[in-house]
Amino acid sequence: MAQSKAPPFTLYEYRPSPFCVAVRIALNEIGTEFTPREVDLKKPRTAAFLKRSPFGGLPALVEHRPGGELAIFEITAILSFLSERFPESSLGFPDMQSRAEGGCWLSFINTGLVASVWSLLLERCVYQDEEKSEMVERRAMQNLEQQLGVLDKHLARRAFLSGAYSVADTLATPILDLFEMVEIDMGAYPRVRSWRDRLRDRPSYKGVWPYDEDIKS
Ligand SMILES: N[C@@H](CCC(=O)N[C@@H](CS)C(=O)NCC(=O)O)C(=O)O
Repeated sequence: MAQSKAPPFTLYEYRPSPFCVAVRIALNEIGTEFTPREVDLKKPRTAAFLKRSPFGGLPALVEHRPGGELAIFEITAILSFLSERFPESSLGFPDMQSRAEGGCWLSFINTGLVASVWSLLLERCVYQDEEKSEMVERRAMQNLEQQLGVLDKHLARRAFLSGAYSVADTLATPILDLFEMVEIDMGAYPRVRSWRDRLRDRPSYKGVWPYDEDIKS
């Protein structure tokens, strides 16, 4: 009888996290199987998990190799690893120039765009009245508008951030989804909106958010 082979990856995740969603999209782009392991954020992390993700953060990706396992934490490290590990996939960069360009955009999405959206999300959706700061919200909105303006111009000549689809777009996909929660009007940024729609049309996006499964059931 043929033995079923264990998937080559285990993804430690918290399903509603946009960073974990980004890894699911990346693994779907590659077309590889993985074992999902939900981590309860309210419980203390186990020693075994902390060996894989020393600060206890999610996502963490483990590749099972013949000689042992390779554990990777931090979203940009995970996505960069996958793009190098699977050079023939849609995540692979064809040359050094495109890798450098993709790296710039990946870094911007993870620091610049995430910082503004996250700050807005906290002010508008998470904090209670006494924790809110109008000044922080205004600054986050100003940053976001400036970033969206630059992105809109940049995307006038490209379908994706660095030309061809890359891991920068992978990370941007669930971050753009957060825009709906913070009620950003995308009407002023038509190219960003079309880019978001192109990202959502990719088969790798299907079923990545836990609420997609709720809708199906
Ligand atoms: N710097 C981390 C950010 C990821 C992150 O913020 N993960 C959150 C879930 S959305 C998390 O793990 N929070 C729990 C914790 O840090 O203990 C990365 O790049 O992967």
